[in-house]
Amino acid sequence: MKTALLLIDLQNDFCPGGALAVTDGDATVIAANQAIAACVARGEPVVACQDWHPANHRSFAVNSGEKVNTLGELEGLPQVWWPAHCVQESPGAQLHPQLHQQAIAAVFQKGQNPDIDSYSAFFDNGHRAQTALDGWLRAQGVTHLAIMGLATDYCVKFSVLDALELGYETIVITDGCRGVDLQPGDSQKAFQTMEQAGARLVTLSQFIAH
Ligand code: VGL
Ligand code: ZN
Repeated sequence: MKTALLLIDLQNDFCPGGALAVTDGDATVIAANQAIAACVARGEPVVACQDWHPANHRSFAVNSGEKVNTLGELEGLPQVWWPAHCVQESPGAQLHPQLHQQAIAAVFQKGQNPDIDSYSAFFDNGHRAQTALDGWLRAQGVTHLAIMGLATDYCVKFSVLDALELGYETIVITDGCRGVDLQPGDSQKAFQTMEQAGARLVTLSQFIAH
């Protein structure tokens, strides 16, 4: 077995002050640095994904003529209309400046196709196209994934579900995640969904001690 740490969307726009700020989102960066240190000590690779949208992305409420944070449909898929966020090359799209990026072996961008959203680090929401992440992990012989980051109820959840479907033994570092919670309880439900799909939920201290 070989474990890798997968960090989800630890970007300025999902942290306080950002365009799609998640409450307490920057707490995940502190947690990520601790998880990274444990992985470096154990010789386990660390990878990250990065939400990376063109300015004309149709998930942005302003581009679809919809109200922010309401629910609609895009390409036949349910779609939350988001504030414009993580626009390619913008400061908001950068990984958080406090994140220990030297230890990250590879960053996989997602969400470049303006016509479909892409929550998972592996596939777009329609499972039509995939990123290079799965190929990279397989080439390294990775069989187990530890996943944490932003946001619990969107990109973390869909990355975990795809990881399980792709056959990775998957744990979620729960206190290394924070959620959008458009509806109260969305993040709690997301953790339940991930667990029911086969993920193991662990705390950061359990991950560090393993
Ligand atoms: C995310 C909404 C839109 C996330 C990305 O990282 O969870 N959420 N784009
Ligand atoms: Zn996005």
